[in-house]
Amino acid sequence: MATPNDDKPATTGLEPSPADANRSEQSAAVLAQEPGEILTTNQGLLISDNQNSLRGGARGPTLLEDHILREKIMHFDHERIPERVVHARGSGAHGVFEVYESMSRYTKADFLQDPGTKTPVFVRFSTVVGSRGSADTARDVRGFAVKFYTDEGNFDLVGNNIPVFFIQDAVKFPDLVHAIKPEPHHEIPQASSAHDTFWDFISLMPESAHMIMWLMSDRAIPRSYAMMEGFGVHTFRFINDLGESSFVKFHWKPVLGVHSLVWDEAVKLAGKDPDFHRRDLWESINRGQYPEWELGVQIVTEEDEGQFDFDLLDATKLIPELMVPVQIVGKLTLNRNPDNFFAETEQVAFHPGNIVPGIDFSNDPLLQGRLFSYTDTQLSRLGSPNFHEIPINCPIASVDNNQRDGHMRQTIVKGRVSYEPNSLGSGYPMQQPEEYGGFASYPQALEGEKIRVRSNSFADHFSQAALFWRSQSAREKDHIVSAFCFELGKVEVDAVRERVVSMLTQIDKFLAYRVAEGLGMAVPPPAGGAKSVLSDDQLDIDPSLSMSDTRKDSIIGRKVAVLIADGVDEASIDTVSKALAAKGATVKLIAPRLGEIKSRKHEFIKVNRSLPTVGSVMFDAVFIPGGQQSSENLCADADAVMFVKEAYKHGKAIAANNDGTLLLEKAARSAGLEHGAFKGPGVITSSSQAVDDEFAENFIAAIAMHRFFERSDMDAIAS
Ligand code: HDE
Repeated sequence: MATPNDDKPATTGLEPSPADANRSEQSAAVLAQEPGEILTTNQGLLISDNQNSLRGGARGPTLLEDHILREKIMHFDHERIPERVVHARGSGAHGVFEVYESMSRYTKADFLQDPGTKTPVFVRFSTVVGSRGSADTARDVRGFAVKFYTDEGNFDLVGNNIPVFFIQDAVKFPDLVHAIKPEPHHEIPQASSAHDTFWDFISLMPESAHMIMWLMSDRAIPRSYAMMEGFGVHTFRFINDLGESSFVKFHWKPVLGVHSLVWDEAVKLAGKDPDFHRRDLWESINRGQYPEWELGVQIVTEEDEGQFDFDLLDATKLIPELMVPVQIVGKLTLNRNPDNFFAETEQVAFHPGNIVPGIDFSNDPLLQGRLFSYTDTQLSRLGSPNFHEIPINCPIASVDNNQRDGHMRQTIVKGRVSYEPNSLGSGYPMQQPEEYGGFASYPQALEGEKIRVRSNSFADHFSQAALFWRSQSAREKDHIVSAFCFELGKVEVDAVRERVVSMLTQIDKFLAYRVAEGLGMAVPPPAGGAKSVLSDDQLDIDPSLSMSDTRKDSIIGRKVAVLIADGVDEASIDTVSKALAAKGATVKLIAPRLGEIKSRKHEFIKVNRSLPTVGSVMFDAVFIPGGQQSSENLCADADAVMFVKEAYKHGKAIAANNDGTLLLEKAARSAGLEHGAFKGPGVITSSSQAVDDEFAENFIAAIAMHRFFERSDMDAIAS
């Protein structure tokens, strides 16, 4: 809401303040005031002058008496709270979850019973390593944390976009995080795993082999939050009404398919638009293109727990989808942006321990450690044990217990009773037996000694890393090799590099050879200390581990740049833009300068962004309409040439008609390509002055393909 002070000019302090000058109008406004229209202190006092502090004379000292100034500055001084120790940079949205059909066979969780139930959710996506101000596109795991506000209390599914984790036991988490965060002596590098301490740790922790394969893949540089998968990672339990338990792994499958950036784009985006992912999320919700994921579950019965050659309790392993298919059971839709980043996205407090009847934990030692960490961390981050009272964390279920007081307590509980059992309060609030919905832990039989030991069933660190590698397409493998070469190339200590490459030999000899070659070193022998208990009964590949066969028939949420300059032919802009918009893409007209350009027919076209403020990396595709003068202008503009060259190198769909194709030739020449113009897969051209529907359809089909890695000459292009 606009306030009366929105456009107030600054004053020197010597002239009467606008408040003084307008005193009579102000009093009229006060009389007619609506909540939110008049500035007040935190005590509700109406403020008459927000421009000048209280002084002893117009040029005299500021008086300590100025309670309004002191309150304002005190609040400002304390605006920052500690950022999350991991997952500091994030972005969130509200939404709703609906189950497709009753899951009562497996779980009694109320929100999974009835397809009509709409459960409100808040989701926060994040990177792990970087600080709050770091870039969205850093190579990193993405957090995918979902808070379901169910009528039985909050259920938090605090997962990642990678289905496995670096370590098997929570006791190693502080070591992992210390190793991957900036090195403590100089706080370098920010938001990056490409440094000695991380790889030193990894090289000594063979259990991380599977996870680093994912981290070095393009999964770690998603195109958009709406185009990445989510995973609960750990094995959880479902418990049904009969008290029967089964094991469950949770999956989020993006409706738009799984798509990633390429590394060169991710690096450039970190400078051109460090907010790339959060902007994408915000804008798509504002446009009404609500991001959607389907909830999937892999269910394993108690009897089948032992049928795998890995342990379900080991978070460095996944259950291959070829072994246990993912059943799709519901849909998550994000449909509302937060009103206030701090109040909601920053203050939201997730906790894997927030579960509801029908869902329970497994004995995964990583999960068990997390159960302690999350409440503890909120205490230091949010400053009070009452963080559950912050609106974003409040359950919709009624909260009634005998917890009292503490910093910033909001609830005013009436009466004299704050203990149980009691008779003075008629016994309330009292326990609820399990049969009436009270939570009871699954009564799993336990036996054994109290020991610090890792089960032998956790010992195979390489079979699934190898399965992941074998399941990748040729281009995905190339990207993994390049990522290792980049990351290890930044490592300064030779021995660390050698240990990592030696570890890779246990995943795949050719992978190790290619990385060693890229690093200019010989392939070291497999490390003596690292256990390699390869399973005999391996799948050859699991297609679900690759992104190459993901959905490729939608352009919803795709961004398309139309490069124009004075003299452009407007007819084709209109045809293509309308066709793209009808299929859910956003179109931006990009010209050498802002303002308006004059078309071939002397009509004025408003420019959305100027070339110096954008880059091809901010778009999924580019269209160059015809118009001789426009093409000549663009061919003479280094930014425009670079734009097209880079889009081609990154495998993006490119369309051009009539004289627009001149820019394809210019860009190809500047890229040093002998054949004289960009062509081949994903490049759509037409010599017609006015393009037809078929041209637009071909362009749309090409954009939906996401990338054309089969362009044989793209790697030769420097950008
Ligand atoms: Fe977390 N993790 N984590 N983690 N984690 C936090 O909690 C921790 C782990 C995950 O958007 C912290 O509120 C330990 C696995 C997400 O607010 C902290 C261990 C997975 C988020 C913490 C793990 C995750 C966090 C930091 C090993 C994937 C962001 C701030 C035992 C299944 C949630 C906070 C958000 C955040 C501890 C391992 C996911 C310190 C001790 C495995 C998505 O409590």
